[in-house]
Amino acid sequence: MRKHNTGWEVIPAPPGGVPPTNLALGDLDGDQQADLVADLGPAGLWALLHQLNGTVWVKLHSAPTQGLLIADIDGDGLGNLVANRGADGVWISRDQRWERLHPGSPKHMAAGDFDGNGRLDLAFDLGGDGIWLWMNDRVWSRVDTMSADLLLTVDLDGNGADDLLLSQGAAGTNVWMNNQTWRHLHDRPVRHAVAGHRDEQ
Ligand SMILES: [Ca+2]
Ligand SMILES: [Ca+2]
Ligand SMILES: [Ca+2]
Ligand SMILES: [Ca+2]
Repeated sequence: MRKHNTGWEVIPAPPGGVPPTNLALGDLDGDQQADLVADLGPAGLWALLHQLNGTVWVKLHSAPTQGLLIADIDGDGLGNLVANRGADGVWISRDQRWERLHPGSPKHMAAGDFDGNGRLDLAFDLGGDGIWLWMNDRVWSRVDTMSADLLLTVDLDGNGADDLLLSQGAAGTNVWMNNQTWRHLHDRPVRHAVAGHRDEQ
């Protein structure tokens, strides 16, 4: 690991001795430093946290995952871990407990503040069940009946509310703008996309 202020730091070897199958980066403990969560296969789900006695691996769960994401969805300053556990559905950690958010296994998951109210929301691509948003830690709403090959959160119009970019095969590339309207961006699907400021403002 390389840090801004201290250069390279050797981190403890992950438990289990196998490469991680899924990774997520985010601030789990609210100390303003990003923490790493890794699915270490048979060894389970672990977090690499910076603690007073150094950087340590802490075991979070034993269930295998197919996708991970960290986002502070309830706004308490601590990142919530969202884990896709395949046939067991999507689970979220909060207040030291796990809650099941959905019984399905999403193809893609993303976080963003789609209505611009300051609370992060989650987007799920549930395959044949379409694209769903979990708004402000409460309400499910379906924004499309079609699945996507790529799902990306980006504030395309810079108004402070995130937009959801979807690449949808023959339907091309579409954006759900500000949790209100669809915009057809291109007739062709995109295979890769990154979010950023083109004009460096
Ligand atoms: Ca942290
Ligand atoms: Ca939180
Ligand atoms: Ca929101
Ligand atoms: Ca926007």
